[in-house]
Amino acid sequence: MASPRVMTVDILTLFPGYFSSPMGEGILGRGVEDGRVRIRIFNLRDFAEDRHRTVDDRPFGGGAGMVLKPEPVCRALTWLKGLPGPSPRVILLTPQGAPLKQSRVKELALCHRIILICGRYEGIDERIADFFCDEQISIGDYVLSGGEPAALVFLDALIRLIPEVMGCADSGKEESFEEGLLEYPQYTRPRNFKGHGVPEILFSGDHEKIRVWRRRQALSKTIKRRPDLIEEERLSPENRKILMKLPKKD
Ligand code: 6GU
Repeated sequence: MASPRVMTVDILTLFPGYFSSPMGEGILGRGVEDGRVRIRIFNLRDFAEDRHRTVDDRPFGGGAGMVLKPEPVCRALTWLKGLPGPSPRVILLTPQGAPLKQSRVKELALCHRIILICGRYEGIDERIADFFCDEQISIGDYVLSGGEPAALVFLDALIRLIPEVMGCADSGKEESFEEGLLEYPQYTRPRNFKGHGVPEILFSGDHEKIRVWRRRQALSKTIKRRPDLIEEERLSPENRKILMKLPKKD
């Protein structure tokens, strides 16, 4: 049993209210409630320096939209880093970031403290990204109006990997995504649903046969839908063997 640990996630945002409802529900809510994760929300505007609490400005060189000024972000980071506790990993959420992968989420789940900066789609002064962040993350190839939904997506993926937060101790390991594959199909009652049955093998009681069948399903689904996920050299010997025996087309 891993020793319980608390992860602190500080979120810097212009829309603090965005997080209140999701943080009370599901795995986020549970993680917060049982004290595995501490989430603190900070309003970027509180770190503005003028009496109008200005956080954005027009882009140098012209163009549409506004750009997040560097000073409030930097002030917030300095202040947050000065708080007691482990030193934080600073992550900027931006469509220009590295696409988020389960493998990276796994690594980041080992951090004790993370600061998430929610950017805006018009952009944030590049010097913040260049000199004041440890890394930049994107959650996919589409543009959101702000980093807030991305922060929630990232948090969900992260928190479910802190073992003590999961309902079932090992429910995270079973997933084929852990091995870089899509999940095998799942079925539950009724056995006949509107004329559609369930694969017979699942009633065989032969756990080894079922395990191999699931593996084969996960592999063939991945080949068909997400061949980009399959890195031959990363496949386990068992998966490679199953893969070679799969029919070329089905
Ligand atoms: Cl992290 N932010 C924004 N604004 N758009 C995104 C994104 C992040 N990831 C994908 N699209």
